[in-house]
Amino acid sequence: MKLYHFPLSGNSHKVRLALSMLGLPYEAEVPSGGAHKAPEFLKLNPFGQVPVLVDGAVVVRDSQAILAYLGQRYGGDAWWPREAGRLAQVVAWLSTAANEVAHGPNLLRLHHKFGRPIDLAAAQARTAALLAVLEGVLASQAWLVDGAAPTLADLAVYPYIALAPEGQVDLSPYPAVQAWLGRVQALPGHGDMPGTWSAKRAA
Ligand SMILES: N[C@@H](CCC(=O)N[C@@H](CS)C(=O)NCC(=O)O)C(=O)O
Repeated sequence: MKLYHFPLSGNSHKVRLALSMLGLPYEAEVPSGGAHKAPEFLKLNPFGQVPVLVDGAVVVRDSQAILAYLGQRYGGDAWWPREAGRLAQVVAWLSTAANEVAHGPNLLRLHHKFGRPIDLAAAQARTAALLAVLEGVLASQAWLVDGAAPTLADLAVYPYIALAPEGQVDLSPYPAVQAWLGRVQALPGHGDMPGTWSAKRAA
């Protein structure tokens, strides 16, 4: 398998984590110097964005879609439940990753770390609302989809919550969220990404 990614991309980090935790070897390539907008790359992803996964003849763009592909093809029932009700719960969190997370903490980080102009107040409000929901859910269960083990839902939501301090978001009012970040960071196969809130450093 080949993963096109950027080292500082949280969407890429979801996929790096999933590949690592599922024990799947892969070759990584960083499209540098604007190569992600060049015709060759646009054949893989017409949006000109990473991550993109190539697995033989299968090309998958979008981090949520890649998690779904990996889960269905290589994940066990724990990571990607086959039972319809539980699968729907996982997909609901993938949708949260593409919506509330992408338009909340992800945008705040793009603004504060990379200088992108955004509607700051709107992104801050979305982030506060999202963190309140996560805190409520994680106060009574260890993982986003209730059960004894993590699912790909946790990996979809994790990166931009762990990276939220780079968007000037204080995670200290959210102890259940911090404990969950620590649980994700303690999973076998977890690999660090620069800029993430760290349970070890916080301890
Ligand atoms: N919905 C996509 C968003 C991908 C995305 O925003 N990728 C960013 C890096 S995190 C990118 O490639 N940005 C470069 C660009 O848009 O030119 C996903 O979840 O993979």
